[in-house]
Amino acid sequence: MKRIILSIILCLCASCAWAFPPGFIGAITQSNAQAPTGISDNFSSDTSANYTASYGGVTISDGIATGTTNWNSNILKHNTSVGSSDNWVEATVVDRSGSVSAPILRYNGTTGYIIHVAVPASVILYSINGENKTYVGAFTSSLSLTTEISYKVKLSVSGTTFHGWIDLNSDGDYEDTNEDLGTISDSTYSTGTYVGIRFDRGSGASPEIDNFSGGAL
Ligand SMILES: [Ca+2]
Ligand SMILES: [Ca+2]
Repeated sequence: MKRIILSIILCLCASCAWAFPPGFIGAITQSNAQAPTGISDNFSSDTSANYTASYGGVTISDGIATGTTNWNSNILKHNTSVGSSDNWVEATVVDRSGSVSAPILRYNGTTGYIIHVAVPASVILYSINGENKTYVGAFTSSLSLTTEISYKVKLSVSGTTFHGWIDLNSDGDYEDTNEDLGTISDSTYSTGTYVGIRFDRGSGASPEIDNFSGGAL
């Protein structure tokens, strides 16, 4: 009798498994997955209170962020730590002649790294210390880049390995030719659990940042 009851239970369990299509099981798995941690800002409202200025300031209006101080650096840390010194940052940047707009990662309010779209051909990794930028290396110097065009860029760091991407055709991904920029190694700064934004208004023109996000790796 016990064996019969056990057989019935096993049959019922098997039926249940067959009753749920793979997509349903997948949906359960997805809903149980941990949501990605991190910060995200599309500047659709004035979120400037979420940033602490190391230098200058940020002006948020018309859905974009710009540096406040002319002829100077504007360097801001997002107030929420991403919780790890291995982190990533992404932003849409618009550079103007003589200006720099760039997202910052592995930032601690003083030191960190930026990825800079250097029109007309390069994407460059700089380390920063205070207002100073130090050239670390070029991910590439063979692109065809244009001022006044917005480019989405992404930078990640794990240990001493920095990985860069640029969305050249503005289709939202980094899957197209030359968009994966590869890696650069640097061991200058190893700690910094914040991300941020930097605007250098060297020419008086106003570099822009939009769709800023970052998180832990
Ligand atoms: Ca926006
Ligand atoms: Ca693309």
